[in-house]
Amino acid sequence: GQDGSYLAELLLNKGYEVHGIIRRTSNFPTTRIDHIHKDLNLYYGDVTDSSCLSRMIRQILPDEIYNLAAQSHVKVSFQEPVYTSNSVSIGTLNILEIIRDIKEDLDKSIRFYQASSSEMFGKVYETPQKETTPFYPRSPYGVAKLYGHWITVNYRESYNIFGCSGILFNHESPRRGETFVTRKITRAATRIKLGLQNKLLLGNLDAKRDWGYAKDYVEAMWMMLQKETPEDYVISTGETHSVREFCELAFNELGLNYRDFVSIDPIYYRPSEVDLLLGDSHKAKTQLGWTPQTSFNDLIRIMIENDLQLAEKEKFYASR
Ligand code: G4F
Repeated sequence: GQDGSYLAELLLNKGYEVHGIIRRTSNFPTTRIDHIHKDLNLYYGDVTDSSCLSRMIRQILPDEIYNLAAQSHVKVSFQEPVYTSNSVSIGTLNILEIIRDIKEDLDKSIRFYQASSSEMFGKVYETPQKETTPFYPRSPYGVAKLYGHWITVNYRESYNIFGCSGILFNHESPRRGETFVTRKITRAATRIKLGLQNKLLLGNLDAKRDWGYAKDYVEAMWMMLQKETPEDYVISTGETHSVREFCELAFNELGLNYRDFVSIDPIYYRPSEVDLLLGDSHKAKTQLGWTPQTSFNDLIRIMIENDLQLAEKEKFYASR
């Protein structure tokens, strides 16, 4: 996924030997890593398949494991709750169990990063949200992430495993999947600009999110695993914006008014919504020295620039 590709680049730049798991699909799901493909060791696997996972991890004996595996789409989790729970919750447990066994059998410690999520704050108890804010998940995905979070804490406390959870707020980029709202907007706005599409259907425009740049966020994942003691950290920008605002800025960037093109389709509403997320990453700033480098406006610009090029290519091929 998006984060795996940025993290792989970061680790390769630091001189790591990088091993990654990809799921088998009927087409090639590797476009995000094609440019570094030759430098990676890739395996077909799945976190829900514990025997395959165990064989692989015992063979590699890595120093660090980053668990970014998930059915990560919140709306889809209402339609596929069991698969979401298996990949997000049991997948995490499967990895932790292998780390626990390897520690006992071979006296080898493996540092573990768990991709926790701001979705766990859900119907928020306080604003901004920080490490001590109580959780109130609002989707099968959020509930499953909560299990992954607490089982990581539990294995840290029970078996002295070096496990950290990064509670990451929304993070986007040109590599973001096209069904997440930011990328859906930048893809549509640029295609509309070039006459390839004439409208964009969205759900709740009033939802507010703390959106950062994925490339900045993978840096924080790595930093957590370099600390002397494992802890959990909120990673966020400290700014919140509505989906409507994102639309406005993205279309403005192209000289367009979103009101002329965006319509509401209730099909995109969720059975229960997370209305507002805003993170306080003071702990990450003071203890890890991590700060976000990319502003909201710059993030939108980066995504629009990338998607405009994609739309131009699309138009070129369509005209041949
Ligand atoms: O882009 P979204 O689908 O992201 P969401 O649900 O906040 O989840 C993302 O961030 C989490 C971190 O908090 C991750 F854990 C998770 O894996 C994922 O990466 O939706 C953002 C907001 C929602 O409130 C949604 O209702 O946008 C609203 N929205 C409005 N119209 C839409 C749409 N979302 C999508 N995907 N598609 C729409 O048409």
